[in-house]
Amino acid sequence: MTEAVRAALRAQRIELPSWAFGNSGTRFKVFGQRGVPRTPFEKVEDAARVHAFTGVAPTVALHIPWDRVDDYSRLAGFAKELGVGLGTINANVFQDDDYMLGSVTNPDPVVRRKAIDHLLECVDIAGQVGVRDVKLWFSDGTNYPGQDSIRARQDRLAEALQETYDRLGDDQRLLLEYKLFEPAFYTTDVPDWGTAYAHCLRLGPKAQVVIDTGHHAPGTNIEFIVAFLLREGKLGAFDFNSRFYADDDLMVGAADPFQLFRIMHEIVSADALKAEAGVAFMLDQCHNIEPKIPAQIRSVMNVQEATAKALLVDRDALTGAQQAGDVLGANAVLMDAYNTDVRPLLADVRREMGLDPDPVGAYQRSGYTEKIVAGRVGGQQAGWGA
Ligand code: PSV
Ligand code: MN
Repeated sequence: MTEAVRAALRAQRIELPSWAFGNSGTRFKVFGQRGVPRTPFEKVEDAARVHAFTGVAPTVALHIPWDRVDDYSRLAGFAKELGVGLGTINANVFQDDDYMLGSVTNPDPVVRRKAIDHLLECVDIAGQVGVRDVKLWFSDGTNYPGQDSIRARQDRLAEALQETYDRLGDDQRLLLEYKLFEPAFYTTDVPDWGTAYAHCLRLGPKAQVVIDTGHHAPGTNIEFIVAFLLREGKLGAFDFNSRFYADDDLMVGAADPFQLFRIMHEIVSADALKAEAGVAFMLDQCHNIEPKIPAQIRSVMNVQEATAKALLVDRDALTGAQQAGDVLGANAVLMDAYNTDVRPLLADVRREMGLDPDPVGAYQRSGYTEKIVAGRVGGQQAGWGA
């Protein structure tokens, strides 16, 4: 049992978002931090540090156009030299002036064409660097009742998704992310997992749903969604983060570590932790006030801790109690695992992997922060929207 748990923890993979290393903030203020990357290459350098100290974060997702470069193969080669690789390509059809009334669901066909062309560009970039996943999130929606036809917008969305889907290579996937609201306040065109699931079902096997943990109404039972989509073979990926109120994009496991455990319990129960299961575990976070690289390391560790606890659930005892209708017994099995201190286990796993058992401490002692603060002077710091 323990060796199986250790092996699963060693094999776990968590993808980092390039944008987590750039400056971010709220609509009130972006506080710049010293040493922040100025180019996608510098973001990859920082991501490579997170992998160096955790050993389980070997890929970095890009966001286009924030991470647009002339030569993606060169960026991929650079990443490889640093021991990491490029990951999911995220499309961005939410920041151009033309998209005020929507991107792929905009009433204007010229704007829709422009948005679809960007989605196709993202599929092509992914193809160039051999990346499997293209992730789509649409800010599209309306602010006022009557502003546009809810139904016509679904038709336009379906058309755009179909054209993008048709462009995918054999080994590529379209990952569709939903979000309850924001920036649209009345209707959102992909507001929930049901809408995303229905579109993906129509598209076919290469279309799957992304669960961003911050994109639900308060109190939503996310692990139910996880269990349902896994059962249907339609869970493509997570965007992990945590939230207290809305889409806060705080460090995963910071607001509700028990929820993260419950999610990972569904993953482990469905044997979906292994890479072959096809679920991508990504972070999608913004570090507005905390230093970014250690915050990413901490986030990876939080996912590892929730995973370790989920792996420790005594599944035979759980099934036995469930089948016997033993409500308290079944709940106790789960809580025993959740209440286990898995930090010593993870420290051991890190030693086995040749890593320092204390990744945050090791990073802080490494001198990397001092190096980037001294070296990254001048130029334009990367930030949300650049
Ligand atoms: C939208 O809120 C989102 O979660 C999508 O994944 C975007 O691509 C990402 O945030 C980046 O800001
Ligand atoms: Mn997201």
